[in-house]
Amino acid sequence: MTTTTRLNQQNLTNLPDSVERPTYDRSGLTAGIVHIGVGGFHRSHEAFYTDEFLEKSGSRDWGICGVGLREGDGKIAEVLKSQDYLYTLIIKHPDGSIQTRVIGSIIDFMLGCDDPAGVIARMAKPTTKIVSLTITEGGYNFDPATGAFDFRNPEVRHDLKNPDHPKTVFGFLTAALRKRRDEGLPPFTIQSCDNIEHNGDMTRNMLIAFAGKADPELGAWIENEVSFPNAMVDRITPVTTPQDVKSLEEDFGVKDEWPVTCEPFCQWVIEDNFSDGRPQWETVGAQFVENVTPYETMKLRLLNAGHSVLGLLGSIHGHATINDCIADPLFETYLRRFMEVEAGPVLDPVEGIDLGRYKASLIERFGNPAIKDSLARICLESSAKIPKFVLPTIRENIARKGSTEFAALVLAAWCYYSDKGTDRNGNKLELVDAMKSELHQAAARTSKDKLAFLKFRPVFGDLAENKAFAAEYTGMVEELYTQSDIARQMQALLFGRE
Ligand code: CS2
Repeated sequence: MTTTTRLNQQNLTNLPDSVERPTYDRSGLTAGIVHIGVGGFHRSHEAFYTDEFLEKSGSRDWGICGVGLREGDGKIAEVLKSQDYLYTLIIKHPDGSIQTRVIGSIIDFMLGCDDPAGVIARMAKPTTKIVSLTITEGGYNFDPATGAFDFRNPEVRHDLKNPDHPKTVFGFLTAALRKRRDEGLPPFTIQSCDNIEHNGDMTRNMLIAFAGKADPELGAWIENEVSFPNAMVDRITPVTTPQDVKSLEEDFGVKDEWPVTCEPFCQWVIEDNFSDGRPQWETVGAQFVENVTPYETMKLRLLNAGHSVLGLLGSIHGHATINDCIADPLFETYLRRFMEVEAGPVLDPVEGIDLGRYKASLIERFGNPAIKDSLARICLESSAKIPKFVLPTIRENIARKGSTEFAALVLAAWCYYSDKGTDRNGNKLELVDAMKSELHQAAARTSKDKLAFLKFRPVFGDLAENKAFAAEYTGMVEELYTQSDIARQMQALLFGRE
């Protein structure tokens, strides 16, 4: 029987040999990075790269202080604290082998909702050089119809009135930057790690809008002084399951309350635009480039869009995971065709990347049977994802008279999902989305007006006004609502009607 070791700093040396662990001295590290949004993705990606960097370089300056802004972050705060901020990354290879590494780069954690002044002070400390963010695609607070900062958000209104007790990320960044400016310190770099095209520019535009309203002079200072590098981030990171926790304990002897699982693949392409220094992440596999846009677009429109294609179609068909979809030849072929016929043709070439090979590698990564990435995770917050992942491909194909039908069926499936909330076998599908009720209401009008869902402007803009696309979509919704058989419709698109 394997003996079990509770994960913490003191026990690091007692872990079984099969578990890799940090050998650098964590005790005197300085948190040069404050990171807001310590979910699975941050822990499998930036914290992973930073851990490798600390291991390799011996640097003392680039530890990470995690920050959660909401009450809901209390659990991760507690778990990390009880484990001296250590956690295990469980890397699952397609052949079934598993690599485990304890990550040591996070050295502290603070809760903004409990101690706003403390978090602001931490961000304003001269040793903080970078504030990085994973606040999800939906966290940027822009009005989807206009792209402008949404001042109607009650939390934003709260932050404008209470600059010292903010709730939103924009309130915290503004308060900390004000403090630095007033103290004559250089600003930190703000580094977005979310799946949004031009994520740095987006963060910049939103923050300048907010800060400029709160204090126009400060807004101008931020505009002139702060760097917001754009980046493409990539590593598939499913939700940790109780089984993952159990297997780590049983098979590796590590008792970790909240490990993270991920695939072996990992990519980070960053614009080298940091105002106050940065870790040399390029020594551990990150890539620094002048212009990240082609990489971002490729990833969002092939990988993330590919996930959404499988997620929405697969959910109403009754599949549970991305690898279940890839194991089903109909879904695999459909994804390949979507990439070949619709997403691929509207992408610019990417220097140093063979797009054919990139697409093939996605099928392989999605097919990794060990990952079991749930379609429920993929379908979370689709209203923030589809406009970034899928709609640009549709719009560009409309403009150049290209094919749109593979993507149109995905929108029809999303309508069905939002309306019925069940798969074809009647099993419940949860709609988890900030726009849940609006999506449901729009979709529920489909029986009266086949275009009702597509007319929902906050998500689709004016897409329903394009006659040809509207007709294509209407035909698909009609058939889906009468037959509830998405597989048959996918088959028809791929091979024609029999
Ligand atoms: C996924 C992403 O949320 C989603 O819909 O497509 O989380 C994806 O797994 C990551 O971006 C991979 O890098």
